[in-house]
Amino acid sequence: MKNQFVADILYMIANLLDLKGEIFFKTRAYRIAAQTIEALDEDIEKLVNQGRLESIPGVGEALAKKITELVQTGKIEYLERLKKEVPTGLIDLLGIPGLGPKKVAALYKNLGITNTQELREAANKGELRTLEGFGEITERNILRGIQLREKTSGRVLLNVAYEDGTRYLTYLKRCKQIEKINIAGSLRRMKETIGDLDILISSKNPETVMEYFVDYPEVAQVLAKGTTKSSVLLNDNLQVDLRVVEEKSYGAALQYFTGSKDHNVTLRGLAIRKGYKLNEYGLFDKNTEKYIAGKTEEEIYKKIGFPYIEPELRENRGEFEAAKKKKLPNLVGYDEINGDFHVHSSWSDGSDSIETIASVAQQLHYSFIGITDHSQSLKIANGLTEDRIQKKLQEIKTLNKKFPNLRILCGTECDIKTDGTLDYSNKILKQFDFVYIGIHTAFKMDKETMTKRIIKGMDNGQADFVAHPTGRLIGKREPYEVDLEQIIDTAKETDTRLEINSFPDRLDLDDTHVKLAKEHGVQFVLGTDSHSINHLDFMIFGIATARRGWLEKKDILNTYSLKDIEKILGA
Ligand code: DGT
Ligand code: CA
Ligand code: CA
Repeated sequence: MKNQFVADILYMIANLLDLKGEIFFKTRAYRIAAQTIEALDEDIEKLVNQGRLESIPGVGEALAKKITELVQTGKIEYLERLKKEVPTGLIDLLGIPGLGPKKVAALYKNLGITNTQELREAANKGELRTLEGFGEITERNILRGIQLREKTSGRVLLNVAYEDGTRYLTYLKRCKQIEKINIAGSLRRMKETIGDLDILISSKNPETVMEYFVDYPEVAQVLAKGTTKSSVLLNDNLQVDLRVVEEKSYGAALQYFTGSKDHNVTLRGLAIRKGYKLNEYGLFDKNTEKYIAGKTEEEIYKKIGFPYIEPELRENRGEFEAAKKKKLPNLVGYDEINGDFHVHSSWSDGSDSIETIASVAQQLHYSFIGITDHSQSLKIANGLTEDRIQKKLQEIKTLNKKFPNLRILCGTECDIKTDGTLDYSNKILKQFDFVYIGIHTAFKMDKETMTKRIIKGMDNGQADFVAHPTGRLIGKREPYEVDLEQIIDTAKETDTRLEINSFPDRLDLDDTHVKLAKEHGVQFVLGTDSHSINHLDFMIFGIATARRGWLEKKDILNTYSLKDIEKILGA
């Protein structure tokens, strides 16, 4: 966990040095070290304690000293000094998508811009386009970047909240005074970004529980502490709200604090029509105030006339109507996935060998793993040329003998070129067990051209799956312009499956698009887009998105038996 923290600080130093206009190789050293530490399997604290920091490639004596200082004291004197030399607002500007240190430095030097407000005003007045290296497009992108950041500001990606929540729960469960405990709020609904974490507990001894809650070692600040409600801020700035309730209200409170707010408002209305009153303490008779239910969520939904509704469905997107008609989906389970279709190996830009990936896949009890390296024109990602494909196929053939209970499938993530042709000839594509196609360059096409480009790729006859169909990066890059309805129709016609990319920054397709595509009869695949074995665990976030998109087991190829998958793909 500390690794990311150390890496972030090193990136920050690099950015500040860039802002100050330092020479290139100095900042480069910090960035390379940050990247390495981010991807490191070992705990950085352990390396510090054993004095082994300099064994990390790119970390020399000076840097090792700074990292040691950071791990031991929580800060770096050098960084504190740097921060004083650069206006603080500029550091904040670096967080706007599309703005790097060079551009920020230019804005400061030429227009005296030191914060977002000034930047927005200057962009709206058309002043940015006058600067060297800027233009109308840059100006527009900067305005979009500001909007994008505002939309997600103060929220964290699902995986961050999930990991924080899991650790906090493990800690809390050691407290003997706790009877029941659950995550509630948007994390229980597995939303793609999380504003704050909500935890619910039932206990006869709330004071002790609250003491224990605020004593958690990762707490940076206690925001409020009472007997029924407390809030803390964790070291990574995520807020956590805790409520402690009596057992007879536990189900009602869990239902209430799980949300969503829209779902709750509708449910409360439905309760009233049945002569009840619903709040976080229970379900009551509207007239006599008599307690009717509240111990479990099930009994509350049942009394109001519904079956249990899974948290991922509670977004007021038709779940009540579907439940009334007995048409609620039987959601795909978190344990029903037999493998991962989207994994990069060290043959292209992944950091692990196919053998290492296969052995982790085996530990995950997968029956298959799809290795999808990049195609030849993506030179920056070390895309595979034809002769390297042959060698890779050979390696996979050999490895398959070594892993009798796992089928390693040789796939590709083939680039769709700007004219819609694919990056390999059909003759080459036929040699793969399956083919993903995807956009990796020229994101800024107009909607019609981009839609035609992707459809042409899907029409090629060799494409099995479309990777990350909209290309968005949550909080960092808007989806490219594309007519998704047309993509969905083509997917249906050509029997091409759409991916739910499970990498937490992507979750692409998103939940609402998944639901839409399913309603049009489209089928799906899940892929983590792993570039390291540490990413293979991201599968859970893809499954969550599938569940939020109302998918059942049969909608997702990854749940099929290996035999059926081989038959469908002709692999
Ligand atoms: P977040 O934290 O922004 O990612 O989203 P939530 O859904 O976790 O929202 P949060 O933490 O503000 O509140 C947790 C739940 O409590 C929310 O999902 C529903 C419930 N809740 C909060 N405020 C209200 C309210 O004014 N009315 C109703 N019906 N429910 C509320
Ligand atoms: Ca919340
Ligand atoms: Ca909350």
